[in-house]
Amino acid sequence: TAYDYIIVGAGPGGIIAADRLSEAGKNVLLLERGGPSTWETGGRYAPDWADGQPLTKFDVPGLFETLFTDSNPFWWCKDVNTFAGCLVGGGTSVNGALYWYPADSDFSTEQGWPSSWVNHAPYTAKLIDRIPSTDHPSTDGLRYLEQTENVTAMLLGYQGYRQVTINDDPDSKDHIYGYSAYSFIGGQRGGPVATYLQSANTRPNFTFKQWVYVLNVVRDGAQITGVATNDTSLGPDGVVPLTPNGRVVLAAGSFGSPRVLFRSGIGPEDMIEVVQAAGLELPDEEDWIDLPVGYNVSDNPSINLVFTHPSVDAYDNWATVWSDPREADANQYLANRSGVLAQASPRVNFWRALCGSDGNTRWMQGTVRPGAASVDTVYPYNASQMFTITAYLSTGLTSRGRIGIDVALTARALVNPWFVDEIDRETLLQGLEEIVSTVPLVNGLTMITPDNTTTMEDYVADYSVASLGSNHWVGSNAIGAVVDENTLVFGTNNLFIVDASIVPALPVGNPQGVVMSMAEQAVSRILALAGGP
Ligand code: 6FA
Ligand code: ABL
Repeated sequence: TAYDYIIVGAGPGGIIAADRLSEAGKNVLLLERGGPSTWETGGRYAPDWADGQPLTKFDVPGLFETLFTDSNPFWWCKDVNTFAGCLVGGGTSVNGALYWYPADSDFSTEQGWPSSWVNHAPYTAKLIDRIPSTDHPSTDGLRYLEQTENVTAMLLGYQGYRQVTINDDPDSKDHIYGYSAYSFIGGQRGGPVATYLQSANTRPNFTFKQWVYVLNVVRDGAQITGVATNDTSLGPDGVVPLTPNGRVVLAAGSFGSPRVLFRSGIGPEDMIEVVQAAGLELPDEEDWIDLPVGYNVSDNPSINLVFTHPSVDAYDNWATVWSDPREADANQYLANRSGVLAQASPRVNFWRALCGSDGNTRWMQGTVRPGAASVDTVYPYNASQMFTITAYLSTGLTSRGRIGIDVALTARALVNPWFVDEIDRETLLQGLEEIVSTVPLVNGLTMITPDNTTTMEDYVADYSVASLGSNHWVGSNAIGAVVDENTLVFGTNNLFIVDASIVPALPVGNPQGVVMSMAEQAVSRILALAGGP
């Protein structure tokens, strides 16, 4: 069968595109390489304590931290050498679900957006209509495990921060803190899978296939005629054709979409040559399209600080929630999706603007959660009172890296994007020093990592590169460089990209809100663009 639109990847970009294109009456095929995630999508991977209820690991917010400690983490893409979700929902099925309505600065020309994109408000409004945020995801409206919020409020209060409801004023991101806001709905994972994918699923002109890996687009010069997949039941040699004016939308993510492009003869020559050396089929060399695919990549550098405070309940660092949860909490969650387990680990977020030595403003975000992933300290400490502040450098950071593929076709950072510019490192260090400057004023508060044998400067300088990243990769197919303002890949007639890879620079908060608003705007442009089906 031929389709008007073939969408590659069922992450937030692909799902939103699929819903809006099918809503407009187009014949849409959505292809996802992975399998089910939440119960609603057919997922069944659940803890014993949730037996008999329509719940999985991906549904229950309180199981979020166990995604990183499970011995059989089938949800991570095996051919991407960092955390990337390869299942229905992509990153939104495995993420912490922190959800920030975009700030105007997130879509500014300073960030690299074409001027026609800056009015994001109507698209953000469409998004919020489908996925409202909540800073109290427990269905009883109460907040649980709040001790870290109280301690953070004291710590930051001394530094002139004020408390706000963060998504009430997305543009206010300096010296503010507030309760973490999420894309959870009804005490369960919400996001695009629970919303947009469900409405798409009701339409006869929408087809969704899981477990289909798209290898490359099939093209005749600038004209895309279909996609090649690993599933021969879909067509001869696994090729799915487009209708005559049909279009392909890549939504395979910041690592996945560049790889599909390289395998389609689109990108820098050195990457296409890797595909060639692997003996894979490619268009003739005169049809290769030279674009800076993979360049201009950013991800927030982040540093963890670990503290203890006698009031804090570290919640066993979330180590028991899968196999041996606190009984009252499990029962409460099962009864009506309320309590501690209705929320992922973060409790508080804060922001501050910092001035770098080059005169540029760089923002810093903090995320506070009970527990800690690792501790390195000379102090004796009480692990049941630990909590972590993760400090991210965000909008304004100047470092850029590069994404590509290696000989095994594994997608990876060829150049790491963190602290390429020393001023980024200096500025985050300045922010960290400020965060801890008022620790002595808070009774009972101790920073255990770094301890008093390590200066903050050395701590940052020696921080493991493997731990610096934040899973917020953007920019590998930046708008203006790889795609035009309609998200059309330069040099092609009908190939579009709608995922985090086109976002030119890091937003001020965790990116899923910006990615989804972007998808709403992108799909409305694609529908408006002449020449389509
Ligand atoms: N963002 C937030 O805003 N808040 C968070 O709390 C947050 N946490 C995390 C987090 O904890 C983790 C572990 C990760 C990995 C990401 C987090 N993010 C968070 C980032 C956020 O989830 C991502 O920015 C967002 O999901 C990016 O959306 P995209 O649409 O750009 O791409 P995805 O990677 O989500 O989806 C791509 C899909 O394509 C996947 O389902 C994949 O399986 C599929 N795919 C890839 N290659 C394919 C191929 N060749 N054929 C078919 N399907 C393919
Ligand atoms: C995000 O936006 C980040 O991408 C995640 O890395 C982060 O989760 C979530 N949000 C929640 O803040 C952290 C976990 O809390 C850690 O336990 C884990 O070690 C880390 O991700 C791995 O990158």
